[in-house]
Amino acid sequence: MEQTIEEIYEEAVRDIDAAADEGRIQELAVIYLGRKGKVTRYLRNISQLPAQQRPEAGKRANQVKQALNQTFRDAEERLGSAASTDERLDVSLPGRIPARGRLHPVTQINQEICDIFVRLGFDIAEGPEVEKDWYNFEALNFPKEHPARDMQDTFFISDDIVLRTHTSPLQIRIMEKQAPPVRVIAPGKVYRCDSDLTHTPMFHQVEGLLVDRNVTFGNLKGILTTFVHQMFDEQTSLRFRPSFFPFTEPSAEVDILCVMCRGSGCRVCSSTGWLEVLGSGMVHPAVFENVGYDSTQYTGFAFGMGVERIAMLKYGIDDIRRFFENDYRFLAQF
Ligand code: 2NM
Repeated sequence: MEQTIEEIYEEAVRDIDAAADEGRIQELAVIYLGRKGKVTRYLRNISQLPAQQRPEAGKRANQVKQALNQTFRDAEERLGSAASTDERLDVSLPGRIPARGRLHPVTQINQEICDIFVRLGFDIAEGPEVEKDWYNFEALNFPKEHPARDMQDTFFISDDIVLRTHTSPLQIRIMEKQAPPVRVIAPGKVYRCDSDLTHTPMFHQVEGLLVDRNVTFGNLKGILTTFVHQMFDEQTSLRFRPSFFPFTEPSAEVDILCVMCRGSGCRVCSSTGWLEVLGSGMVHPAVFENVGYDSTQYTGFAFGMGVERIAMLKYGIDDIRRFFENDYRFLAQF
């Protein structure tokens, strides 16, 4: 025999290491392990060795054959996965499932709020986002020098035209057109020149209005208590805290017991134990006079809330800007 099995083995390992692609590996497999390959021929020639050398030589040659088989497999994997991944397409793999669209969390909460009031008998109305001063301020009993009219809060289109700062102008439009009884909510975008952790220049509001004979503050409390219990939890504690709005008298803000600390005081509720969820009140007689309603015959209550604010309280979100960044990882949680 011209080459020992150890020489064949060393030469084969050197050749495999130097191989540049899968084709070369296949060639080498033929050269060493093929029908007329070096290892195969060596094994066939063992019968010509002296009898006492044959068992040892046969055992060693078979070890080399096994070792080379493994070396070829490793080399194939190394070169195959680096060079031609497209040939390794696994047609039995399941297809990629396309991401499904979903409603934005603000849209979801807006719908939840509207659904609750629709079940309580309210109609839904929508109106313009660019408004006349009359509808946004004057008819709502805002005095000319009121701070909310200031450049700081209001986006002015012109002297007389503004981006609405609340959806109440729509309530005025409805009362101008329609005689009592009125039972309507106005969802939509509103604009205020303000931006921080809890304010964005555009946000969403739902405002409600109910006008009829003999409507009382008790009716307001009943409707808004039902709303809070349906929106948050049937067990939620709430309070009506005296407040001020130009368009309502008396006015009250509705607080819920802090969802974080349950009333003991924490950072979220500024140590008050309460979180403000909405504003409300009995419609001011001056507003009724402005739309031609007889304020001796009719009374009514109104309320307004920020949709983002409700969503933040419900989901424990501390920065309103998350809603408008469109980070899919944030949005996909709702
Ligand atoms: C609020 C709070 C209190 C309100 C008043 C009216 C209208 F048109 F009837 F005068 N609409 N909405 C109102 C009342 C809104 O938001 C915090």
